[in-house]
Amino acid sequence: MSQKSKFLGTLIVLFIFPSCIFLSGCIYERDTQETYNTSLEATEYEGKQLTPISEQRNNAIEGTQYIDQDTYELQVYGMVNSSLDLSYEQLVNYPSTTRFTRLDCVEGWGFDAIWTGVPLSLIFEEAQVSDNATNVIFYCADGYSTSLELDYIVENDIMLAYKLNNVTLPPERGFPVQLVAEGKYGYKWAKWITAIELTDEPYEGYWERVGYSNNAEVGGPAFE
Ligand SMILES: Nc1nc2c(c(=O)[nH]1)N[C@H]1C(S)=C(S)[C@@H](COP(=O)(O)O)O[C@H]1N2
Ligand SMILES: [Mo]
Repeated sequence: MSQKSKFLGTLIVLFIFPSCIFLSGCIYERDTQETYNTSLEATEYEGKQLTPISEQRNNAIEGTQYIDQDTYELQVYGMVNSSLDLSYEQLVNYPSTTRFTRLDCVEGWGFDAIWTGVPLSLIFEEAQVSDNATNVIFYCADGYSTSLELDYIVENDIMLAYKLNNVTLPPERGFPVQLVAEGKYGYKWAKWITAIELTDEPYEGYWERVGYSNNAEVGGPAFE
């Protein structure tokens, strides 16, 4: 073995190899971080079995977003009389609702869970949404966006959830809030929401822009 290849070998064994393990260790640790207490997690609700959070799949265009609870703000603006900047504390202090709902991703997988959160209609009342508003756009920390019709949200009492199976949403599941878009495909269930805009025009979000149905009704066509 030449001096040069001995040197390279030593370099790999002593430095590059351990640092790869070290770096992957960090990444591994961050992705599997236990951010919720599994012993507090609900396993059934009104006789229905729930999918444990550890068995629920995640889907996100840019991976997990880590949002600081202390500096988080949810903006509500657009066709409203009074724009809002809600802190995490304000959000969890609204009267809450809890519901069993299934999330169905358009790719064919899904899971059953109970969700606890604030009904959007309460936030809309406070913001005094204009009578002319028809659509609601959700903007997220990862650049993702999607929209829903205002009537659908009001008629189905759609909530912004901050708890899943009775525990605070872990970062990978959308902390601080995930939209529980009952009856709509998973791509309407926006996570890490930072802003909500009221408008009088239809809006195409991240997946809708590439052809996924803007109606997104579960059981209906995936593409339009
Ligand atoms: N911000 C954000 N929200 C998102 C997504 C995303 O990429 N970014 N993916 C959507 C898709 S395609 C699905 S199926 C659901 C998955 O939700 P889950 O992670 O709670 O399983 O999140 C939706 N919400
Ligand atoms: Mo999805």
